[in-house]
Amino acid sequence: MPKITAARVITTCPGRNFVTLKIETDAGVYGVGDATLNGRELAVASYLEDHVVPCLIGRDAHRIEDTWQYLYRGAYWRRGPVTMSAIAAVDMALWDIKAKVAGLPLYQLLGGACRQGCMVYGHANGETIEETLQEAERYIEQGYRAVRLQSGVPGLKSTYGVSKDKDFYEPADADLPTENLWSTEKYLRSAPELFAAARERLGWDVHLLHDAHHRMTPIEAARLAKDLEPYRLFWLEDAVPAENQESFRPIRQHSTTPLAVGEVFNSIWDCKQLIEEQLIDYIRATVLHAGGITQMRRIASLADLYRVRTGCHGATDLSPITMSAALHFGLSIPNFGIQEYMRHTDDTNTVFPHGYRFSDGYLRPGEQPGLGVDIDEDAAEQFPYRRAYLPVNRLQDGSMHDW
Ligand code: GCO
Ligand code: MG
Repeated sequence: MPKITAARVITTCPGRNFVTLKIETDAGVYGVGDATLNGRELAVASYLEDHVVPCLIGRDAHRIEDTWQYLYRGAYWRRGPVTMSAIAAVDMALWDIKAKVAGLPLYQLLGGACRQGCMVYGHANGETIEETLQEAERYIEQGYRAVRLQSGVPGLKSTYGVSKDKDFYEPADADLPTENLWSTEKYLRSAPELFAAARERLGWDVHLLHDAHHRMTPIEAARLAKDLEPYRLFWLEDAVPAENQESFRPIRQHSTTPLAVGEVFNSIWDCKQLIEEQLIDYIRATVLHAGGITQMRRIASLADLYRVRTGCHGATDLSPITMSAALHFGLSIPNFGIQEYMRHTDDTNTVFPHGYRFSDGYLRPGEQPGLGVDIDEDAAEQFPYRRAYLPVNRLQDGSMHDW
């Protein structure tokens, strides 16, 4: 059995910050895991270095479930994004090792492929509806079957999801948080106009998605979901914050627009009521922030009982290691729905060489043994950590709002 001999945390910033855990074994095989928590990266690096790595040395690398339980129950302090991202990094690295030792791509160990590839959605955004639709057309020409549309809100200087760089959207844009202004009233007027124009221009064959980024109250969200109904969205994401899972009830009562939530979830308990009461259609928890492949399999199994499908978070702040893990996972589960795919920069792809490829609207993880992704440590060293924050958001009277 491969014994863990060393584990190291590597922090690098090839355009944005990433934290990676590399676990080495006496079998000459190593594994990699992503531990990136946007804007709070060093907290996870310390959690791993100071509190997790010492417990890993000497353990049997093949005992993945036992190690998961050891780190989850053993810490006494359960859940939370820092803890669960750290556990996820260990979990990904151990699955990588197990699959490399077996000489198989990870999805084979997870039960084999259930589909030919993972359908992904890209991000089309622009200051105006016209600009957003041109971007959407660019995605459709490249073969995308699903596109998320975000557009500037008239009367607001900046809007969530509308980027300066069209190819690489990076919201963590400053060494202290940028301040944005928000008005839900204005947004509720403009969002349906975007989708009306989109259906007229793009037709009905492409899946359209939208992210409301936790900014509405339940009744505002119900209004928007109802207004968007005629445009048959694939999903409306993060309509309300989900600390209070019952908040989704009023939205459900008023509309048939499919709902997605979960990119900030870190445990199966965050999803439980939403899934069991069938308040959502897609669960967006990720391998990285929700405790690794081990816990994501449990979440997906619970969701499958209620015909809820997955739609894992895949923004640029999740490294190519998470994307690889998500693709092996997505390929192997029966209730995969869609995978978010925000492209990484060339520098990021150099630091994290990977085997997954896009074609025809799908991403496929490739056939290399393990996760099929690596970290080039020499390249990583060229890009030292740089503090970067996500923006904050205020209403027009100056009060803090959800970003
Ligand atoms: C998405 C997200 C992201 C997040 C970001 C936070 O749907 O992709 O909402 O853009 O804001 O990942 O770290
Ligand atoms: Mg989102």
